[in-house]
Amino acid sequence: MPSGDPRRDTIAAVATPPGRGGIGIVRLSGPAVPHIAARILGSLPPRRVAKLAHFRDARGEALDEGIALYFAAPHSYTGEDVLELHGHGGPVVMQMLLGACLDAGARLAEPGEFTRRAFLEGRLDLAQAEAVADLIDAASQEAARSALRSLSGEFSAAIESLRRALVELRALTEAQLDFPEEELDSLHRDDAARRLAQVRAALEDVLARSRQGSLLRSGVHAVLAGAPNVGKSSLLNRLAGEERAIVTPIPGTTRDALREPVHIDGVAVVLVDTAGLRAPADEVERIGIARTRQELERADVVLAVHDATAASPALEAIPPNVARIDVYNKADLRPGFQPPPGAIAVSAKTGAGLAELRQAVLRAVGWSATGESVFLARERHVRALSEAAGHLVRAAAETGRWELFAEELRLAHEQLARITGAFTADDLLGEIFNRFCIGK
Ligand SMILES: Nc1nc2c(ncn2[C@@H]2O[C@H](COP(=O)(O)OP(=O)(O)OP(=O)(O)O)[C@@H](O)[C@H]2O)c(=O)[nH]1
Ligand SMILES: [Mg+2]
Repeated sequence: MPSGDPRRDTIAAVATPPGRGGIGIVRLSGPAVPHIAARILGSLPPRRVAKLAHFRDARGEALDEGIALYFAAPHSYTGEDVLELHGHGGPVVMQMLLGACLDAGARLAEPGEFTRRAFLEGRLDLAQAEAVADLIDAASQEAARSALRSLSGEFSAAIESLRRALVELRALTEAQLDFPEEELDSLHRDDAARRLAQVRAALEDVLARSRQGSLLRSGVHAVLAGAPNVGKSSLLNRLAGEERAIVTPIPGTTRDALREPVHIDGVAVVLVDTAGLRAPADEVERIGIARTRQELERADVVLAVHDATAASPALEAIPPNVARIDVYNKADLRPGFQPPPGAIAVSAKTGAGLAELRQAVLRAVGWSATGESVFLARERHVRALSEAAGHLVRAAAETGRWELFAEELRLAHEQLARITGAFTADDLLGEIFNRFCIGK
């Protein structure tokens, strides 16, 4: 029965995706697992052994036959008693099986509740729990590999080592606070400055790797924009390797924004083709151009496409603050054409210049294939790291004024603690776990 403390309830959910499949899994976690197992299976299976069993409802009627797997607390995903019932993966069977678990005393799990329990039981820290969702949602192989690194604790270990360095420096500094200014050993001052510089460098390294990972996670939004007929749709087709967008010699062909996911060096990029920018000829085109403007507002990088054989309009619709690459298309029609400095000449027809364009897209959004492992960080991680870096900059300006120095270190330390969840408000936890699916 659900108890007063939501953490002590036993929760149940279908853990496999909805629909039909060879196998479907109902997962349970909580103290009532032995009791529920007795009701559904007749007895609690031995620990960590796949056991063939009949699954029965409250009246003892067989629902399905499958494998039962029992993980005893604390050696389970959540740290609690966990039971997995592997049945046949049809929606009706799964619902009946889930219903039997609820009848036997479990309650329906909330989104992310299994992983939330794993966090609360100390099985995972917050960054690792987030990596579970990121691994499941990974949109590219590179993203999946990085998520797995975070899940196995590589990112958390990097944060932990920064935290340890800060703690040492704080301890050193707190000791200084007891001495009057004039007695301060200048050796101590130099030592503090040197250590601070080391922590700052290490933090900058983690921050750079996290910024890269944050791109991997969210994907890059690359918008093709320009006057009508310059070849935006042709470029999208060429970059996608498929005839996705309609191409005609008639200016104003594309009316609606079209998205096409591609990968560049393992990075997920969403290419967006848009209606050509000009004074609209009719209502449909007016709406299309309004959509182009919306896409431009959201772009990580804009490919401003020009026709190498014609004079280019100014393209005022492109916001000045977004990364922009000027692309001169139809270079095949102008042999020997030299684009303006910084711009790229391409031909959607022959494919010339496209390799250079792909690399320019990655560069424009700050991706550098350093070969060093990146952290699949979330926006909130990058923000906390940047805040921490800011405090260390201010600390560096305060060496000698030890109270202020120590305070900046404390604030930096607090920011790092937010990442792994050692210092996290409840509403943030809610925000993070509610984005999970039920059953995770
Ligand atoms: N020779 C040559 N022709 C091209 C190239 N790229 C596009 N074209 C031609 O230019 C015309 C317009 O191409 P689109 O891709 O429809 O141009 P667009 O910018 O999408 O045009 P709108 O959708 O009207 O804004 C078509 O006839 C294409 O075949 C190129 O690289 N070389
Ligand atoms: Mg078009």
